[in-house]
Amino acid sequence: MVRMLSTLAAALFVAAVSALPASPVEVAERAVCTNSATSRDCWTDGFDINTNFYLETPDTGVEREYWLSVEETDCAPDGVVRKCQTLNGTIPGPLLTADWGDTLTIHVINNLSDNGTSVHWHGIRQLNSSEMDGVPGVTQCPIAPGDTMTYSYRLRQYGSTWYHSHFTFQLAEGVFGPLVINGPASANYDEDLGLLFLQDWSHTPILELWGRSPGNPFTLDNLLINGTNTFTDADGVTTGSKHEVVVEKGKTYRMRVINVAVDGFFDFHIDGHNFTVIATDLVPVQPFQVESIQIGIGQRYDIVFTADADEDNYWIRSGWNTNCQAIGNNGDVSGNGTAILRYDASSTADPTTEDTVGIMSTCFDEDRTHLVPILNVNVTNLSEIVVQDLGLTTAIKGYLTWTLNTSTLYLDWLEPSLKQVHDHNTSYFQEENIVSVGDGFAADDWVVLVIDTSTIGVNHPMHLHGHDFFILGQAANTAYPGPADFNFDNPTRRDVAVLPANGYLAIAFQLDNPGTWLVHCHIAWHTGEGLAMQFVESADAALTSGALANWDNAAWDGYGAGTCSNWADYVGVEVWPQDDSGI
Ligand SMILES: *[C@@H]1O[C@H](CO)[C@@H](O)[C@H](O)[C@H]1NC(C)=O
Ligand SMILES: *[C@@H]1O[C@H](CO)[C@@H](O)[C@H](O)[C@H]1NC(C)=O
Ligand SMILES: *[C@@H]1O[C@H](CO)[C@@H](O)[C@H](O)[C@H]1NC(C)=O
Ligand SMILES: *[C@@H]1O[C@H](CO)[C@@H](O)[C@H](O)[C@H]1NC(C)=O
Ligand SMILES: *[C@@H]1O[C@H](CO)[C@@H](O)[C@H](O)[C@H]1NC(C)=O
Ligand SMILES: *[C@@H]1O[C@H](CO)[C@@H](O)[C@H](O)[C@H]1NC(C)=O
Ligand SMILES: *[C@@H]1O[C@H](CO)[C@@H](O)[C@H](O)[C@H]1NC(C)=O
Ligand SMILES: *[C@@H]1O[C@H](CO)[C@@H](O)[C@H](O)[C@H]1NC(C)=O
Ligand SMILES: *[C@@H]1O[C@H](CO)[C@@H](O)[C@H](O)[C@H]1NC(C)=O
Ligand SMILES: *[C@@H]1O[C@H](CO)[C@@H](O)[C@H](O)[C@H]1NC(C)=O
Ligand SMILES: *[C@@H]1O[C@H](CO)[C@@H](O)[C@H](O)[C@H]1NC(C)=O
Ligand SMILES: [Cu+2]
Repeated sequence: MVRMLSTLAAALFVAAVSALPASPVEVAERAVCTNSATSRDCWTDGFDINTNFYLETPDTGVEREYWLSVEETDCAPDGVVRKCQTLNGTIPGPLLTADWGDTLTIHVINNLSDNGTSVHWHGIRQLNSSEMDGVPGVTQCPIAPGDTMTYSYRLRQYGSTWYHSHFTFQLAEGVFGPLVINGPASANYDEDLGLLFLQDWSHTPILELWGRSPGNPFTLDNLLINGTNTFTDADGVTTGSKHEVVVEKGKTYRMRVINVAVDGFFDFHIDGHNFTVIATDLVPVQPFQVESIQIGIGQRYDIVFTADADEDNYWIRSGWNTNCQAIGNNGDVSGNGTAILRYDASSTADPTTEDTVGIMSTCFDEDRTHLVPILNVNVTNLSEIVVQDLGLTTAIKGYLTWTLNTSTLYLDWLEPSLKQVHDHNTSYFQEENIVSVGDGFAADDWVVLVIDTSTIGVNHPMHLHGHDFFILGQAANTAYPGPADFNFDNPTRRDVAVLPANGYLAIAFQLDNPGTWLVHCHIAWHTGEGLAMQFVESADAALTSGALANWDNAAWDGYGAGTCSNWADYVGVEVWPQDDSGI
């Protein structure tokens, strides 16, 4: 289904759509709609793949409660031992799972000796619960060593995502894990294999590398799949083991592939098996078949494949795409990340299959004309276009920093922007990189963020908190040409999109979620180097009639748990002062 509009059509479209009402969505008429291997589009009574999940949420009345401990451990994902930071001692951390509509409550204890922490729930909309978004200096203070913070929020979306620390480089040390929200799907499958984590890996803690030379992106040592791989050292000694996925001939599987790298973009494929993509981030799409998919950091592609090849062993490949990011894994120590797909669980042989697909010769998000959301939503009523120019300089902090309109993000952990909103304090400081939007507009108005990197040849996976965004424009090697080429017609919707080298990215979101929302590049080095900004959305409306109106003074401070006061006490004895953007 091709949905690119000609310039002329787009111009007419802008004029025509501005009066359309909010799109009504039809729920399929079925006597009985029960989710099963042959009816994955169904969910529960009145809720299915066509339900407008931005407006409706199943009332399950269920609260799922979890406890997570952020800790220091030795780890050896590829056999090489180093110091890690983890959730409950494993990389990835424990699986958190719930149903669409449930309330998820997670108690996070900081069991680290000398670092703060916080946990962000990637892609979760946090409607009316901005304070649960888990970003130090934006929605909370860091959780001090020994302190606990409880996060609790309603799951209004479904699909595949992850949770991770948003405190400096902790994510890159292993503080992340899978979050699966059960719901309908746009294609049928027999079994769900869960998330498959693709990542790069350093044998030296990233925090230590950063401490040695802030602003310098170091070359990493290996690539992991689901937290494991083999490693062959300079003496030819191989340690570690590969992740294995066992399938049964004839069955169809769902796998939720995610890139959680520090620096790498990956081309993902399975020898001998094409697959069908059914979701991009937390948005179900019209199914389409591919041989390979390119995945930027933070992105997810839910795929469905059938075990219909000869009963054998096959390589699952996660190859570093050097067209996306040249610095990093240099290929000489680790090669490509691989795991093994086995039809026979008792086999121990390495696959002998060849890579007939290879790495794509370009870097780009999957073609937007393929990523067609099942739930059709048009972008209407643009109230504002926020344009930001990306720059790079060493003049601000003495080390390499990225700038948006000349300002790099550098947060004050004790002065979260949400607290400032709560206190009616709009004297934001420059390095918060805050753009206020929404005041004076209606909840069905829209804002566009354009980031222009036409003078810098680097690709950035950009993530917005608090919203699925709509990609209106995205092109490499092109300066932002203005809104005439925007596509408003059921645009690709997701929570991470690539800002292409020497080009621009234009994303829209609806002003329907008051709060403070971070926007940042998901390359860990770049996040530390301040490639980020914040939207303060609809502050006035929120304070007078919206969610913030109901908050008491304790709300932003861990709901009375005193997260900020405990952090303030800890600062007096802290070992490591802040030495990066803070996120
Ligand atoms: C857009 O704005 C118009 C005029 O202000 C309004 O009538 C309409 O309800 C708004 N919303 C949509 C979705 O068109
Ligand atoms: C979006 O706009 C297209 C026309 O450009 C129309 O066919 C479609 O029905 C609209 N979708 C909704 C949900 O209004
Ligand atoms: C994490 O570890 C704690 C003990 O430190 C345990 O109580 C909790 O159940 C674990 N959480 C999960 C999700 O497994
Ligand atoms: C903190 O971590 C230590 C070991 O790393 C463990 O023994 C202890 O149970 C943990 N405490 C909590 C509250 O999880
Ligand atoms: C966190 O702890 C690590 C050591 O584990 C240290 O390298 C780093 O600088 C610390 N960072 C902060 C901000 O506390
Ligand atoms: C990868 O590991 C996660 C977390 O341990 C697990 O939930 C998931 O099932 C694994 N994925 C696959 C495809 O084996
Ligand atoms: C996968 O798709 C490609 C392109 O359509 C095709 O050439 C190839 O034969 C397919 N492979 C399998 C195993 O079906
Ligand atoms: C990674 O895989 C690609 C595609 O098969 C191949 O061209 C490249 O040589 C591999 N890299 C290494 C270091 O093995
Ligand atoms: C950023 O700079 C651009 C180009 O100079 C300008 O058009 C835009 O208004 C600025 N954006 C903000 C949010 O200040
Ligand atoms: C308002 O915010 C600014 C910037 O963080 C801070 O310096 C100032 O103290 C705050 N004012 C009040 C009254 O809290
Ligand atoms: C969000 O909060 C506002 C104000 O309290 C309320 O009117 C609205 O219904 C809430 N939305 C949801 C989905 O709970
Ligand atoms: Cu970046």
